Amino acid sequence: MTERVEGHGGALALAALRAYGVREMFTLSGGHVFPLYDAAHTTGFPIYDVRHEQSAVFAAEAVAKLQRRPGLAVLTAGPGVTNGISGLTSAFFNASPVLVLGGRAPQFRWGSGSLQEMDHLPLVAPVTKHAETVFTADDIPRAVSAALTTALTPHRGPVFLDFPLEAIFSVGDADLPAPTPVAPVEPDPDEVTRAARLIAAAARPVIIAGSDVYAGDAVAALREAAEALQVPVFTNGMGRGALPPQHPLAFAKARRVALGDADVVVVVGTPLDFRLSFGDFGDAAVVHVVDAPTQRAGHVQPAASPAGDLRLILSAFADHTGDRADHADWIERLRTAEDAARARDAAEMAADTDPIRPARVYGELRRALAPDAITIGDGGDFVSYAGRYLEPSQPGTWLDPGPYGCLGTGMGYAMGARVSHPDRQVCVLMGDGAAGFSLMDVESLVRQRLPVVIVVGNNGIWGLEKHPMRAMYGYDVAADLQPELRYDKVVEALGGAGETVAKAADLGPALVRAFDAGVPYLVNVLTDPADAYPRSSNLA
Ligand SMILES: Cc1ncc(C[n+]2csc(CCOP(=O)(O)OP(=O)(O)O)c2C)c(N)n1
Ligand SMILES: [Mg+2]
Repeated sequence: MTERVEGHGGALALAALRAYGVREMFTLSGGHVFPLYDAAHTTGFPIYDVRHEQSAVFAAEAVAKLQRRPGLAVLTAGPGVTNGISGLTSAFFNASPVLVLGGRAPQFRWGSGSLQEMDHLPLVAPVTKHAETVFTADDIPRAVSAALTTALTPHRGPVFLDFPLEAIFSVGDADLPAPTPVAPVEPDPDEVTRAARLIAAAARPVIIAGSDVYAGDAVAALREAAEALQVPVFTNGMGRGALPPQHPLAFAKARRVALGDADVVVVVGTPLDFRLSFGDFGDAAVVHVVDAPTQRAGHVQPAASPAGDLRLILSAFADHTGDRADHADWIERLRTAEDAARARDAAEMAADTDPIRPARVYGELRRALAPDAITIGDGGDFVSYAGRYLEPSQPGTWLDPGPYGCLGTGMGYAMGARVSHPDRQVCVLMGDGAAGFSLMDVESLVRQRLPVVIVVGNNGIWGLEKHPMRAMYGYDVAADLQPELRYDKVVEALGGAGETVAKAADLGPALVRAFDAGVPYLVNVLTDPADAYPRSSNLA
């Protein structure tokens, strides 16, 4: 069934976007994209605007990650698009279905030197699943629909379209294609059986579940598989919270024992990258479960690597009827390690030191955060601590930058999270260095009545770089920031509120005030610059 649509290029684009469930745009103004604004404005389609294009793309990515639907950023020609490239690249690394629509200088006088005349495609092609210039208004609905289908098809990812000025400003008409449902990709049943046999027969298996498990709506299937085969589960990225922390098979802190002693490591929905020792777990056999054949690792040879719809693969694991080893002793051993680490963490999180240690900040936050709160990490060491001490109890509540590791996601992710979940707590955990990238967008949050809480771990340094540089060279450069800077005053000046906290005992009441404020509120916590996050490798 197709519907006929007509109007200017912006209206034609919006009709296709709506059909795919896109519900808002994030943008920063530029004349090249006015028709998209006109279409939105005249039909009541929400527009959220920002102070730097990267925040628009990060906001769109947060919507995509949290709601598992396309997120939309509209960027003006030239610098608008180039400012969005770190956001696009993050979405590419994170497999987030983000659509960026760019303005573009007019085609009819291409080469004459129009304002911002540049070909964006060679820049964005390497970090998108699809990038295309749409030359006529009539072609826009087709191009938008095709791009969104591509973005939503596993392995998901960002797509880019730009519209020359005359294409988006001129009037056209076209058939509006009905959204193409994404058909689940059937995995090879033999490969699935081989993987299931390996896991079931293992003496000490471990599952690590990552972002694609949440993105692929496979959380319930993961739980069924883990329970049926009795395998301990660790998580990363958007996989965090897939099993509630109190589940007998949910583990977070015994990772070193688990990965050191496992005989089969099952990695589901996340690449075998630096976060997972590049897939090298000593003598353990690796089962790598991926949502598309393109995601199979090229640098290691897993014992099995089923590719396809993660729900289908995990449900098949759950239904496996062959022989299985008993894993009770293994689970108990990990539980003992987990409990011991938990007790150590609890002591750290109660630390009553002066200056405040980051661990204490998270001890207080654990009391202040509701189970469905969205937490966002943007920073270095301060965020590593967040990963260690905060335990999301629901999937789809934890936003980290992912393997691209781009500082500056903070206010963009916060905007996308607030728009996605108007009634939940949204809390950004920020390094003071990271704050410099996006804090101006507090103005956007204030103006558009999007309250969030920002907790800055203010150690006065680029901690994750300063400590390793000192360790390597005995000195450091380019690693200092102004100590005790009043980031709360910056937020106040932008129309929000905040306070500085220097004593551990004052943290709890400050967080209560922050979550009650109803405006963007920054808790500027002066933390100990001597505190370095312990890592096995000092380079990040
Ligand atoms: C855009 C970008 N620039 C630089 C880096 C390198 N980098 C990673 S962590 C870090 C330090 C972050 O400092 P801060 O946000 O203050 O957190 P802290 O480590 O001090 O807790 C830097 C500079 C990066 N990841 N992304
Ligand atoms: Mg810092």
